[in-house]
Amino acid sequence: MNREALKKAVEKELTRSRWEHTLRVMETAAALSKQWGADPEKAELAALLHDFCKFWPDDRMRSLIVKYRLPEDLLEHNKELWHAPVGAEVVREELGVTNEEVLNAIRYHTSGRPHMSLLEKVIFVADAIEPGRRYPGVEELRSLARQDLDRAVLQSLDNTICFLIERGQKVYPLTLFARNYMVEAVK
Ligand code: DGI
Ligand code: FE
Ligand code: FE
Ligand code: FE
Repeated sequence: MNREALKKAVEKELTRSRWEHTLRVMETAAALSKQWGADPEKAELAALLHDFCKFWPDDRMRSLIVKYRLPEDLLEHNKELWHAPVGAEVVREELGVTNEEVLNAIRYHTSGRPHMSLLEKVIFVADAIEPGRRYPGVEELRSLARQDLDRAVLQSLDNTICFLIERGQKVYPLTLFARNYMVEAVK
């Protein structure tokens, strides 16, 4: 599928506001790639596809977690996590995207993971700072992303973990491992 066909396929899956979010993540990911030396083509493609399954029904995603033998611990954690690993499998199967770096950037864009690649970090941070995002700390994160990408990844993980704890929610272990890894990485 060419880029225009992919864009149409993604737009069809999303609400208007989520599609606009996706376009802003693409622009932000392209800018971060230029600054930090990631491949801008791969970054734009991963950004375009990152929320492909965002609005799929829980039952459908639950079945796909089992079908594709994705980590079953996902089922015991927040459903918000599911669209990322499920999305990576679905864009491979349905849209024919085969690049593993791109698929990993989609797969880990919500949870993060230890040893994230540069491309994964770019997508993770672009999603958190695209210009439509409004939440406490987003301005600090935007300026951090221009100074130090690794510190921005850590800060975003800290923000999310604190947010979840304040709401009495579980934190997915991979997010904690990602955070602990980045604490060492920025030393
Ligand atoms: O899909 P988006 O809204 O663009 O952004 P996302 O995929 O990064 O995040 C979806 C939400 O998932 C995020 O606001 C926080 C929530 N969430 C729930 N449990 C966890 C979690 N995020 C992480 N990183 N780890 C969790 O355990
Ligand atoms: Fe997402
Ligand atoms: Fe995110
Ligand atoms: Fe997103």
